[in-house]
Amino acid sequence: MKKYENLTITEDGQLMLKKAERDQIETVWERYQKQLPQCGYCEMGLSCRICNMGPCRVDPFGEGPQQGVCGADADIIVARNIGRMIAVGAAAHSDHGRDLVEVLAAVGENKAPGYSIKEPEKMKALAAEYGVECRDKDILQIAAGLARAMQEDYGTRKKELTLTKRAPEKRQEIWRKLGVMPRGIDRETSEMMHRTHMGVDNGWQSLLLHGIRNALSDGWGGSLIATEVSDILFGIPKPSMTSVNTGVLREKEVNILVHGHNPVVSEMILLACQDPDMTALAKSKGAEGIHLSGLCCTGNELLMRHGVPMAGNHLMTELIIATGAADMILADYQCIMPSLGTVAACYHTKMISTSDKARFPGMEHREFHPENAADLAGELVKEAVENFSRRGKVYIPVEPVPALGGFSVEAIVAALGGTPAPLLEALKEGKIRGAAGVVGCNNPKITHDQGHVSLVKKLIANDILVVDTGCAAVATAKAGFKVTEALQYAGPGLKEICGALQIPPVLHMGSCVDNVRILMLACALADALDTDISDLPMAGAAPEWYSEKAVSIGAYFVASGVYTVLGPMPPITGSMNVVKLLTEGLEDVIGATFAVEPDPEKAADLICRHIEKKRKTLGLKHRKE
Ligand code: SF4
Ligand code: MSK
Repeated sequence: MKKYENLTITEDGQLMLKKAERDQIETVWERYQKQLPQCGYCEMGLSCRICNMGPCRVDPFGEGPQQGVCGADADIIVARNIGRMIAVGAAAHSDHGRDLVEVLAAVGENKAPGYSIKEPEKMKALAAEYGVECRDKDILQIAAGLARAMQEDYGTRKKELTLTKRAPEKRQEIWRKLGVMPRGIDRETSEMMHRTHMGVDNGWQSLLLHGIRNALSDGWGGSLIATEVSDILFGIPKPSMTSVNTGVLREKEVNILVHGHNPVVSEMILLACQDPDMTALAKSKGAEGIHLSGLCCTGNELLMRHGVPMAGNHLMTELIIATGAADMILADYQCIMPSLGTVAACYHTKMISTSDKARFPGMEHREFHPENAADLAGELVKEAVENFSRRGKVYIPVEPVPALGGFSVEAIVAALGGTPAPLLEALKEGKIRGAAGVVGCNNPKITHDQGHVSLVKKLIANDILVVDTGCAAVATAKAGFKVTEALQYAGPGLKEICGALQIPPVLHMGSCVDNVRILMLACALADALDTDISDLPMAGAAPEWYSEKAVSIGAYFVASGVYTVLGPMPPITGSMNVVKLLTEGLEDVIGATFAVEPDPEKAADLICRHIEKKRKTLGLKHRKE
């Protein structure tokens, strides 16, 4: 197994890599090796293909050209490139949010059979925030009104997005003073694309400031709407036990997996899997039942709300197919490798794409809309059952690991007894030193899951409560950190507090859009202490990030006042001006910065140091260096 230890720390990953090699399946790690050495100009952000006078590149050693054909220098090119990464990430999250708002609108018009309002009280509270009149209106009318009001946040002439009012007053003032208060969700992304056209914004500082505004339109706009509307439609997550890793697949049952990010399709698939007629059909085909599990963030959405088991995170998706046990995988969008159809062709797995905006080679396209979702889900589950008899030999190499999921802010407050007071008390007493949000992806540049697991292990040992999302949350669940038994790894204070509350030291807060739940938790703490988010003993980390969405998340975390440590270096080292602004200069204007540290142990040290610094400023007991 030595051969695979550098690729992944997970046992199922290593065993499945061996199997994939036997089956002659090419994986993401092999394709990464074939790309090496990757382009140095691109790694530094110094190449530009924005217009057709290019492509251009700037020589980092000062010997070759220092400007593109248009005259753009290293600072401009790097700032434009990172600005466009933020725009893509913000667009992805916000468009996901838009899809949910459209379902909410369809529910309001009674045109979405199978969907309903699961949280009317939360919906009414949101309606009040949006100024939607609820008096004398029924639930469906309120849903339609709220959907319309949220759609306004996307594209109309507003001065400030509605939900930015949830931020501490001091934070809102910083955004206004700096001119980065987001005005419209689509507007900020559109403006970033405009600014980065050749011959528009050539101020690297103003480009980066707009990057902040664009990212805020994601964190306090599109992503926040996505999470809130998902809760309204599918329920506010509550803690429930689940299990994780390849071992969740069942040898004798029909295995259906959902992959991507949006819960709109997967919720309907879950309902169809629970239909007794489907179970009977599966039994008539020789299976013992139907088993649904998740991949990546669509999986996280179902795990959070229903305790649906999680088969794997980003880098595991090809290997899950290689078990030969996946009868059908339904993909919506984001983080779905285009290679999956090719891998599936070597097995019996039926691959289905479901979104009008995401097609993949080797997948059958069956488009979901609110009107047809319930019926189509039934049809597809039936087809998955039919596919069970086509299975060849199955290899499920490990036993699943138990995990507790479902920690929405509401659930955390409930676990604390209905008020954040006990957490604040523990923070003040120093039993819990602070909190860290560990988020983001896997990336073949980093040994799979090692960044997440090593970082989190050190943080909890230092009495730092960890909340996590996305593929990071799956990594730590697989490592066994999401059960109370993991308190053995926690420092004495964290162990005492979490032990009394009967919660693990690492709390699963959801999918990628659910990073906003971490922001909302930060707001609640800041409000309780009557301070700003940037004053809290709190930090963020993305130890294995790969996605443009992670760039937007990182930027809105920092812009919200959360010091954030990245693992892989973003493509900015071609401009020391940009590097300095993001890692130092932002402190003065926004009260937080980025740091980059690929070594997770050292990243943990940076976070501990930051938390102690903030404790000292707040006048709390702090540890010396
Ligand atoms: Fe080259 Fe300027 Fe065009 Fe970029 S925008 S490709 S630097 S000419
Ligand atoms: S799925 S964005 S690889 S966390 Fe959200 Fe995982 Fe990153 Fe995709």
